[in-house]
Amino acid sequence: MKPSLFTLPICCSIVLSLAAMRGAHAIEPILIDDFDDGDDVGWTHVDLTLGTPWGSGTFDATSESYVLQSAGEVGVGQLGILVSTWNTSDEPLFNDGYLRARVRSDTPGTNVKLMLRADADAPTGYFFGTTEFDEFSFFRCDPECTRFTTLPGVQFQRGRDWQIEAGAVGDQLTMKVWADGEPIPSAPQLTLADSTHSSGQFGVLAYIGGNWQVPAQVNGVFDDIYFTPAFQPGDTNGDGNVDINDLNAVRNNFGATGAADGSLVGDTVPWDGQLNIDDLNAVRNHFGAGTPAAVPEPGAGMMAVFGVAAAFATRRWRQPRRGDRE
Ligand SMILES: [Ca+2]
Ligand SMILES: [Ca+2]
Ligand SMILES: [Ca+2]
Repeated sequence: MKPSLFTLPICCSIVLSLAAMRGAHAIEPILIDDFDDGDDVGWTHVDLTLGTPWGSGTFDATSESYVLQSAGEVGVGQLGILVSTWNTSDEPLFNDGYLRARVRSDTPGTNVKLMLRADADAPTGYFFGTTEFDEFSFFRCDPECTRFTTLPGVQFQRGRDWQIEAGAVGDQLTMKVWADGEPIPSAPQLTLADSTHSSGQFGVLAYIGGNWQVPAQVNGVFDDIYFTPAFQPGDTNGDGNVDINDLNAVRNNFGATGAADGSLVGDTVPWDGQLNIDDLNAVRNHFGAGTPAAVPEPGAGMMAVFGVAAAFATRRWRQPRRGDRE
């Protein structure tokens, strides 16, 4: 991450368009980490305070919240940046959806943000959170960083818990913020369209940027981090359920190819225009998600179908391919 990129001009506002963001069927949020076990196993640190007088940083979950903190005060015009990414967040499941966390900062000057579709080392991606001037804003790095917009009418208060929900579904980005314990806004305060980044990791970020004019220690606190996928893995027809209809769609069209836009019958998220073992595994691994259609005789018959298709798939796909995961 190039520190100079964090001194940002406010550059441009963007055309906002509201789109239907979620399907009709609710998908359960996935608890990523509530840190109640007192550790941050599963997270990777990117400590850009290393080698500075105000480093190294600490990534400490022993309080059962996740505290990102610099060792000392960041000097005026200097940078203190601490990032932590969730290790498996580059899986396709996490390309489209909503990342939510409770955030707090007790220290004036600290920015606390969530990032989506990000590469923390580049840096690239979408960043949603607070500014050093106690606003909420959204910006994009590719890798040059551009602040798109500041949320109107919402003032961040230090020493208080806030909730941020950052969304990226297709080219639709959203941001919803509210003080913890207050009613959740019915609609995001920010929606915009941007297609620069379609995949990457998610994570949390606390930093003091070059715009802050008082020496201060980086101090950001995160807790109760959830991700809600926009699309149900294994759902081939968009009804929110993974059931016999999805299995049949994969079975009946196995080996077919087509457009990588979800129009190929049986193709599962992430749509790749190929009906192969990935689709079968997606259905198998998520079978029963949602409210499945009634199945006359599941069990042995269904497992036989899986077995036949899996054997077929094994013959066709002997080589592991990029993107295959357990
Ligand atoms: Ca906790
Ligand atoms: Ca389905
Ligand atoms: Ca596929």
